[in-house]
Amino acid sequence: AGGQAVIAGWMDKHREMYRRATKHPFVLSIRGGTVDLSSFKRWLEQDYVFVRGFVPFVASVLLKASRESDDETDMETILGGMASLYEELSWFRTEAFKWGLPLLDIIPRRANQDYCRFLRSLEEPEADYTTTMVALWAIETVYQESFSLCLEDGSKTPPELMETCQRWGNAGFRGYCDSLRRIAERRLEMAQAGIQKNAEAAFERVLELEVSFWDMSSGSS
Ligand code: HMH
Repeated sequence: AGGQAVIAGWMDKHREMYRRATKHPFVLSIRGGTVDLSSFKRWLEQDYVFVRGFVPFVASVLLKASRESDDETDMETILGGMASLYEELSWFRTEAFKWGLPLLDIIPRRANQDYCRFLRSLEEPEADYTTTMVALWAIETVYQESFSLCLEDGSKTPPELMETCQRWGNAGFRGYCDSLRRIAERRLEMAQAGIQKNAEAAFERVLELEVSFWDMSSGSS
């Protein structure tokens, strides 16, 4: 116990899918400065809808932490994440205004609907805390890794997209993802094999859904 063995094992086993989720052509086009702005706008609109669906999911993880966690500090970690989401929704509205997007009556596209449906399935009381923590960690980490790529030395991210990349690529968000990983790892190490299997399936599903979400944003679906 105390290691990072379970998640590290998955990262190795699923590294190809992980790479597809975190180094998607859409993200690489931001980093390379060649991003199609209509794709970026589509991503912004769709992600606003996603985040609105993500908030109740995070609330459900908070509820499970308060009832089931063996460590009372989990609650503060998740609550901190929720507080950032409050601010994030208003950031989306400001950012969309800048781009001339009203953010009203946005129709969620297929990949977004699939993702939100998956989140709702994890909100059920039957979904165990460990699996939902793994999903939360994976969801946040894909964005953290993706957008931090766009901030690395040598990246040609357009100045008007820097704020977006910093939102998920900054060190504070990185620290939050690390905290989520520690919670997920601790829970996995005390979990029964069946729960570990469920959690691994949720991890794989998040990676697939993230790839589809980027595909949707860049216009190929
Ligand atoms: C699709 N995945 C998607 N949107 C987000 N905002 C995040 C992850 C992370 O917060």
